[in-house]
Amino acid sequence: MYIAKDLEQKENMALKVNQSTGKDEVGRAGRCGAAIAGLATLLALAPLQAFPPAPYFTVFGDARDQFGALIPAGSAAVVLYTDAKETSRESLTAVPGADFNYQIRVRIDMLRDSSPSYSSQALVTGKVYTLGIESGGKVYYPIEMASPPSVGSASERRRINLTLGIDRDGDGLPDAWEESQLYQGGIQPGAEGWDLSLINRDGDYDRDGVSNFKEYLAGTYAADAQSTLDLQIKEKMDEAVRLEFYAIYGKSYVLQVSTDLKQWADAAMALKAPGAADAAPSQMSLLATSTGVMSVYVGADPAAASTYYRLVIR
Ligand SMILES: [Ca+2]
Ligand SMILES: [Ca+2]
Repeated sequence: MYIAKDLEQKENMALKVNQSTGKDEVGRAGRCGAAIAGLATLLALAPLQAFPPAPYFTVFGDARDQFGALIPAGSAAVVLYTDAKETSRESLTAVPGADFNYQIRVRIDMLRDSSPSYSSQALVTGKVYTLGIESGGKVYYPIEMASPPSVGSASERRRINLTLGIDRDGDGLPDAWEESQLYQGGIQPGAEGWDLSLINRDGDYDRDGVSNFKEYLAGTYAADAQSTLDLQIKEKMDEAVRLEFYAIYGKSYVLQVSTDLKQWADAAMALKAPGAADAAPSQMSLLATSTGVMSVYVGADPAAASTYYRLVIR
């Protein structure tokens, strides 16, 4: 009687452990039942102890369209597939100050003997997977998935930026963007189509010192040496400085400040002058919703002999 009661309590605990592993376990009575039986046996043999959840393997980065704009939050999801089946998905985000717009956490299978899998969503380190971007009911496979990645180790964070579009010449740049740059530079397609060999990822077609890939990221023209990122100090006030730059739709901007050109810190940006009646809270990053000159105010340190500013673009 006593033993039976003891087991019943352990079974309840096992059920709790199992429910905590993931929502997909709930409702799968057969698998769930087997898992409970397995755990209950283990618990009866060993001191009462639940397995700690393994740290996640996290894959994160920026998902961009074929012209380099960050894909807006809420309009798409990143889906992780293994063996051609969906394992997990997360909607795109736009978290102020974050340097990524998607993040997927993968449970790592602990591979313990005589225990059921931690979760049907858990994967083994080294398992090959594919990321897709689902939008409007269709799944698009980013250029980077031409070489499918594999799952890293628990607690590891790995950045994989995702780029939509076709990449026939295999240089990592979306062909549609390359064609638009050639067209803007006065090049027309020949009988064989566009000569995509003119623009490569690490090349510098307009020789302005900025690589084609960085121009793709910055939203500047890769075939126009006059088209560069331009950050200017426009106005100095007692407690603030006003800076201007040319913002491109879909790009995220972070302003950094330094007094010695060695240590840089992110600066909060305000769109209105300090003390303005309709001033909104300062932001650590700005997502451009249109293309044009953007004016920002940052706090000034009157004690500093010199202050330097730089812009980080995603
Ligand atoms: Ca290409
Ligand atoms: Ca260039």
